[in-house]
Amino acid sequence: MSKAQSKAATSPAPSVRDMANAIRALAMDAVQAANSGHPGMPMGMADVATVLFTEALKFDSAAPSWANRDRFVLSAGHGSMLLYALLHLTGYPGMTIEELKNFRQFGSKTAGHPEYGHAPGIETTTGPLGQGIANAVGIALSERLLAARVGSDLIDYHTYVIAGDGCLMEGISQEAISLAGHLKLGKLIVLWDDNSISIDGATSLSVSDNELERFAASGWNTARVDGHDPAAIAAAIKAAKGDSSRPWLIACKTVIGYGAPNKAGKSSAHGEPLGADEIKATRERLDWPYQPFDVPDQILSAWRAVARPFTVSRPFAPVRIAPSRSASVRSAFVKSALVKSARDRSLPASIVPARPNAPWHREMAASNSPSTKSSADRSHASARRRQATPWRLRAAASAC
Ligand SMILES: Cc1ncc(C[n+]2csc(CCOP(=O)(O)OP(=O)(O)O)c2C)c(N)n1
Ligand SMILES: [Mg+2]
Repeated sequence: MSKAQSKAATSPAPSVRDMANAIRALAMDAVQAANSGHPGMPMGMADVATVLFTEALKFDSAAPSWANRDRFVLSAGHGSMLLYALLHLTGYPGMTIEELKNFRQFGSKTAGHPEYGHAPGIETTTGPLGQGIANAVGIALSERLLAARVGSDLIDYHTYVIAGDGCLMEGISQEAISLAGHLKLGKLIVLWDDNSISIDGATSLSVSDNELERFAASGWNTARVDGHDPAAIAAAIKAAKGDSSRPWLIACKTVIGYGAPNKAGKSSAHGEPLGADEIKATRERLDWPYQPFDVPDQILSAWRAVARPFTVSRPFAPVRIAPSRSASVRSAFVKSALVKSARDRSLPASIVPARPNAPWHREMAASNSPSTKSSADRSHASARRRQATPWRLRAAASAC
């Protein structure tokens, strides 16, 4: 029996560290196969991203365009393999292992930096440092505006950002941070990859800002956390979600290239393949005896379980609704969101409109039922139960 087989056979249920190591391995393998890319950031932020996706993010990979999903923006777009690994592991449509093997190849979904529209789950194009933070401020502002129009029972999402040192160095970040603080966009949470390393060496070569004080001066809440301590990361995110009075910066102290014995903590992990010898040594250091691009079934299953339909997988706290100012705006939103989801064949079974005679609903039910098990019959039953609130969506009446 090989080492990989015996480890797979004897391992208990996967830990956060096992799940994060899947990201690390996919990132270093993909960059190695492409002979270009940035392994260090995904390896450093793998623990933070794993906690975020497994414990906080409200999403359903089977319904990537669900209007009330939490948004995840990878501002540090050079670490694109972090996003692609997450989308693959959580089962987003089209993000196959082949796409990861084709990282950075012409025509693949896995461009060097994430491109909006290349694959479901890529919320916005990133790469120019700082731009993702600015886009995320816009996304968070959209949430507030839309919720005010259609009601916070339908729209009540958080926007999470992973940003690097370089994002915070860019001038655009200050304009965006200033606006977010001014508007008190409390559902915006930035996780800063505080690894003290950038492209050419230590960040101390070029910057000595106190970032926590800078954000605090712009009206943000701030926290510091060990970015390799899952419990601490989870607690910090939970605290941030529990206080929506201001936006949040969580400085996550990490080691770039975590797990690589000779390159961790160095700028040599930033933007080039680790190399065959270092990858072999990293596999040993991380106790990851599997072949390149091989994620054992047990770990892949644990990841796929994270992406269960949001209605059953998340302990949502019920939210009581401010009545919409305009019933017609609300109705139009519900209609367009549902029809879009139906056309994508991505409507979760749990979202059942309670107005079965509307033509758009018939279209939705007809095109959607095989993949989601939603049906006109269930919707009729739902309508009978909920006549007093005809536009209500069961699933959306709750929030994380
Ligand atoms: C506006 C802009 N300038 C320059 C670059 C080139 N660039 C890509 S990554 C990087 C360094 C980023 O450092 P950091 O955010 O600390 O990333 P880490 O080394 O920690 O992965 C630079 C300068 C860019 N992508 N965007
Ligand atoms: Mg850095």
